[in-house]
Amino acid sequence: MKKLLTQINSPADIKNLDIAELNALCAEIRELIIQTVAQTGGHLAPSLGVVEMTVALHYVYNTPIDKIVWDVGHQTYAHKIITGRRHRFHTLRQPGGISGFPKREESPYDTFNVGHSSTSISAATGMVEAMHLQGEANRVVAVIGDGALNSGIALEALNWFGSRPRNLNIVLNDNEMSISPNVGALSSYLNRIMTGQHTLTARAGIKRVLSSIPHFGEGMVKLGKSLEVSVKNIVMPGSFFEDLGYTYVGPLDGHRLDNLIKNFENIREMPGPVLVHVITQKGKGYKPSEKMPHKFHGVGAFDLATGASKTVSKLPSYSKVFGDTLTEIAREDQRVVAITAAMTDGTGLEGFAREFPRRFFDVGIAEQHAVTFAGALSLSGFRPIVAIYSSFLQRSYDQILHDVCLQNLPVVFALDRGGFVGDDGATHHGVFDFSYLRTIPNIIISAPKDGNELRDLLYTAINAGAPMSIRYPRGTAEGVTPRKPQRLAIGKGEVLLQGKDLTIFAIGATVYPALGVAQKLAEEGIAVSVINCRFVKPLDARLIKEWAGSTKRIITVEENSIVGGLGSAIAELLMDAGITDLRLKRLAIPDSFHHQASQDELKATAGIDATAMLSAARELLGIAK
Ligand SMILES: Cc1ncc(C[n+]2csc(CCOP(=O)(O)OP(=O)(O)O)c2C)c(N)n1
Repeated sequence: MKKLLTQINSPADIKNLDIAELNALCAEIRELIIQTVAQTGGHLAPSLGVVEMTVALHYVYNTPIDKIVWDVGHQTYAHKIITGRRHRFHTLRQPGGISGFPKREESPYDTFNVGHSSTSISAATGMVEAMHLQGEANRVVAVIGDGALNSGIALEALNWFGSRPRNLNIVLNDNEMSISPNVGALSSYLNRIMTGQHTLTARAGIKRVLSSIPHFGEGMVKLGKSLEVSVKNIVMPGSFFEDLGYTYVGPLDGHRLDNLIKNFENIREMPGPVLVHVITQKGKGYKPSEKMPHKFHGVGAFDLATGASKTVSKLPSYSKVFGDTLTEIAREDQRVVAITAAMTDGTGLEGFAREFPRRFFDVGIAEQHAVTFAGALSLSGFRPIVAIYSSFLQRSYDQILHDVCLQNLPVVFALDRGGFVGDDGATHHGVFDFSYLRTIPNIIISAPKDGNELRDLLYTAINAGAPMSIRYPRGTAEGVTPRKPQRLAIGKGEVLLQGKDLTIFAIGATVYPALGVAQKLAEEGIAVSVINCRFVKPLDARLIKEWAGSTKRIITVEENSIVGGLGSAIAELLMDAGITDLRLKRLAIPDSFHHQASQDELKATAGIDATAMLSAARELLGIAK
């Protein structure tokens, strides 16, 4: 059969296809997604689950004039393929290629940039109100997953808009999964709707029986109305949403195109806010991802035949070192409890969760709640470890400040994915945490240079008696030896090399490259000191003043924004101490957003890798390259 997909260059091209052709098109889209992601890596399972829904939405709605607003945006591969990016789809997540998430700069069909969860309803309401103010009558559709719906911002928008007299279509993509199985009462509620569809008929039945009773009937229907109110919550699917002001439609089978199209056509014309509940299977159409949707939520390159990952490393990931160490410490320290915001596997906590189910809390995609909850747990003597990716913790700024640091509560923030993350791009790089945490009083901010130091810092943090953050990068950890974690002195740096000509103050992932640079310069007869700062706050003021004052040429290097991180802190310290007769070069990530590329490429472009350190050193020393 002739390939249909080759003829699809925009959503207009699908509107003339019949249902059989649309189904065939969905199969071709799935094949392209699977083959491409096997090469590039990416969010396979979420995208495979919504192929029919995506085709149906573009078939019915007049995009891009009608706007589809995606949530997280990790499920938009089919959307990208049918909105003119089929030819470039092989560049998915590659440097200069198309993004793994919706991006307005990339296409007029991408209506709102996204990557973090739970923004779609809020963003969609903004578009609806703007259209209203401008006298336009086009439609806005917010697509949101059952996991994303748990989050504060999603519920805030849902609540607010339920009382607005405007049109909005919300498509709830319910696959019962966040990355792992979804948690929380809302999730159980959705599950009850799914499994209790027969109750709809029960409600209709009650009415029919009551009205058929002669004389009595009419009154009874009235009585039945109030009866209905009370039974409604038991038998009516979607009554929660109805009570919030939404017309609830569903649950619909998310893989039945004909049915989806018919329903979307009706819904598009309905007045007011409407919520359509669509049931999908995460990972549909590829056996390995159907079997293990959580493993295929986000994957690296894999073998098509078996689904096995192509990236194998002998070294453990930082996430694993963190999770294993926490489990080890928790065996002896009953105070330790762990909290994740829907990222058990990503943060390396699966072992802890298995061994200590009572001391493990997955709060769903609710980073704000995770932090305040941790603060309160600590009041009773527990030592909560909140494991959240650096970029997602941005959500919890006020909770860190107001609910933890203001009360000086002993909460440990384990910030995974600190630094560049690579192909997920700008929304996911964790390059601001030193800066955003440093302004908050009481918090101790640290980053390990390797696996052992992560173990030591974690042990130190659990016993610190104050809020403390530890940030570590995506990827593998060198230097993990079988020894007990040790307590480190808070706010003390580590002198790794002593040299009189220049000092490099490094932290975290920049420490080993700094040592490499020092060794290279040593071969040229230049003596470089390398200080592992370990802490951004409190700084080791004595050590910094001593080495900066004696070598007079200093480089600071960090995988964090140039604004407000380690370099800023050291510059401020020296300036305030009146030590100004020196030359300082701050190597840090430029003050802009950085897109997808490999972590090494990003570090090179940002000017924080060994090459950049070497040329900064040569410049300070006044020697030719
Ligand atoms: C603020 C924030 N926290 C965590 C994540 C990581 N994350 C990406 S997708 C996802 C699960 C989303 O579940 P759901 O909305 O049900 O969509 P599905 O993947 O099941 O299609 C999570 C936790 C994120 N992107 N943003």
